[in-house]
Amino acid sequence: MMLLIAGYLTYKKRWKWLWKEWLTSVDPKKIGIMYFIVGGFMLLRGILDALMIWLQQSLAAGASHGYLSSEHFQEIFTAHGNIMVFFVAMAFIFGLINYIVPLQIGARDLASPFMNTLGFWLFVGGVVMVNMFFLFGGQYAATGWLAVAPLSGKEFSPGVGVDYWIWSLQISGIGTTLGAINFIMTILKMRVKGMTLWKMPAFTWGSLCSMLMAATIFPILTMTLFLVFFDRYLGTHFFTTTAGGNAMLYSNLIWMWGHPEVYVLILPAYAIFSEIVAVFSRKPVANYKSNVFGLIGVASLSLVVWLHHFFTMGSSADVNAFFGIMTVFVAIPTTVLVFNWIATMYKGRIRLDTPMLWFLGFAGVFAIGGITGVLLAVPSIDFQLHNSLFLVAHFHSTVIGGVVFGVFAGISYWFPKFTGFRLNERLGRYAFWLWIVGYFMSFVPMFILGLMGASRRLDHYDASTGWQPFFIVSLIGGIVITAGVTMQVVQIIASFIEKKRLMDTTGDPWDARTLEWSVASPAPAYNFAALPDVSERDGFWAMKQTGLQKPTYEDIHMPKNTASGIYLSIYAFLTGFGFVWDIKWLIIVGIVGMIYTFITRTFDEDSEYKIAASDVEKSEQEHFVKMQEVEKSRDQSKIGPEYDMGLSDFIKIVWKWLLGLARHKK
Ligand code: HEM
Ligand SMILES: [Cu+2]
Repeated sequence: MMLLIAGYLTYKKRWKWLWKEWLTSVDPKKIGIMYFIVGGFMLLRGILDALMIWLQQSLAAGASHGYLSSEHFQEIFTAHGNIMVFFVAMAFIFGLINYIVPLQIGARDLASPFMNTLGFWLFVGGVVMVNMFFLFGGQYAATGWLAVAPLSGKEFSPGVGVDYWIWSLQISGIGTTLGAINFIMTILKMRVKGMTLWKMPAFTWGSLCSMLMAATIFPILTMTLFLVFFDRYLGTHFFTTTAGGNAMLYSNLIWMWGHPEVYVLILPAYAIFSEIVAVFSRKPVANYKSNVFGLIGVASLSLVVWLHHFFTMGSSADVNAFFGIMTVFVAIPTTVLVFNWIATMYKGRIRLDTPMLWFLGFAGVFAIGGITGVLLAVPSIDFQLHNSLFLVAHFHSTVIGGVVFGVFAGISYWFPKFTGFRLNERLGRYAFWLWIVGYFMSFVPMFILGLMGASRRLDHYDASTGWQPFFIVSLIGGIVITAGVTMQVVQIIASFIEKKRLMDTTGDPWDARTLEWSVASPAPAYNFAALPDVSERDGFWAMKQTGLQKPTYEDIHMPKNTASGIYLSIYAFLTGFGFVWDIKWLIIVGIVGMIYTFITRTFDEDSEYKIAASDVEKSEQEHFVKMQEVEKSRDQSKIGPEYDMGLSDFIKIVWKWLLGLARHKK
């Protein structure tokens, strides 16, 4: 796949364009789209891992030992967890925040555009590191996604697997911290005049809460990873109990980061739903302030519940009770949000386009995740279900129902803003139903398996347990989910084919309420030709009521592209790689390179360029004319979603194209 893309770029002589316009870009919109592309590929990889896990589990009962060695099996589930959390979920959330937040707050760029590209490229460095084992063979951590101590120590994991794990998370995690600080500064300092905190759109609030949490907890991860690294590389004993260290310390540190991390992911998703429910019910967000307090409540409480991940590790009953009760409390602000979504829909004129479908899917699946979560929060129940497949099914219900469906809802909602045309609705519906059916088929059996006593991470079990049929149903469910993802790929390709018919000529295809819809689709590089005047909460809605005014154009200053972020990330990667294989000179090259790039970038004064007012006016005018031409030339009676191509049309088109290609060759 990668080779094909590289070949195409060479053939079309597009490498320079790619480098200049995309890779070195500091435009958060382009960076957002690059996050989606990397996250999309990693989603395919993560699901492939999941299928491999299930295939093994479906085969390996009794005398059969399946097709994987237990070492390889362990590497796969570890990689699956790491990839899904760090390189899929985080990628999509950061992608959405990058594209949408600046537009929602009426800003033209970020507080520090450079920090943003650096954050993105460090994330890519982590992606490359985690894929080394996949692309080139060798080892990956066989420890589970959080590399529990003392298992992750040199004694029990002597190879390079855990080192890859350390440096992959270390490099991308530092990128996340930088990104989070940048977005906090941007939201607090770069809002357009008139947009007070209480007038910020829901998604911006969700992103602010999420980024505040990320900036709080990722430094904990960074330090924890350094401690594991010291234990392995320098022979210290922070986490080896027999030498004066404490393995319990590791569990505390890693979960102090790990639990809030899932809320870093879920808060923006909640906020996406608030936006979508409002727009698709044609009403403002109900009880806006309590909605914001709900987000803040979830964010704050989730910082003090981490110990529920190791109730069984021997803390006193009082400690367990405290953390159990705090965990149950998280349900309270969450319920506030749920009631607000219901109140928003109440008496609204609801439209069931795909973004809204994903919301309804979320409501069903996340409810299962939430209820089983409250169950697991009771320490006495957790003693029964700890590390069982019941737990695995619980957290997948929350991350799939909440984060994955939230991201899908957000992408289908904002897709016209990203590309200029909407997604094919019909194929989107198929994908939605495949995901829903696939989820139930794969995770209901897992809940049952957990209750039957199956623990997680099993590469083999006894035939007399009677588990095998459930594992097989689960695997089939996984295949259905894979069909859902394939359908989404088809949906995107089909939408590109029908681009013109699906074109969003107005910039506001859903009759929406917030500022990102007040500019053209896709948004121009400078976001706003003239900065909007915000006096009310749903800024764009208010403008539409009073009538849009003719803008007065002015010169716009924009940040220049830079490759420093890429270079810094390459040096960081080399440093990490040097530590993995203990190559001293490479470590030195990496560190010196980083310092050098950092200094040259700091003294680079030439980092802005100007777009003249007349050019802004010209480009706005050109866009307007182009859109009018599109309107004139397409069949107005056939643009509704009921005319979107179905699967058979798609297959016909692809078939014809292939035939044409074959004939051309002859
Ligand atoms: C998209 C469909 C997905 C499928 C089919 C799937 C399937 C699986 C399976 C079969 C396991 C191994 C269960 C076992 O221990 O025996 C697993 C583990 C796990 N999954 Fe997923 N998963 C999916 C999505 C996700 C997502 C979106 C996330 C996070 C955002 C995630 C995070 C994890 C984690 C953290 C583990 C535990 C790894 C470990 O034991 O160390 N998964 N998944
Ligand atoms: Cu937790």
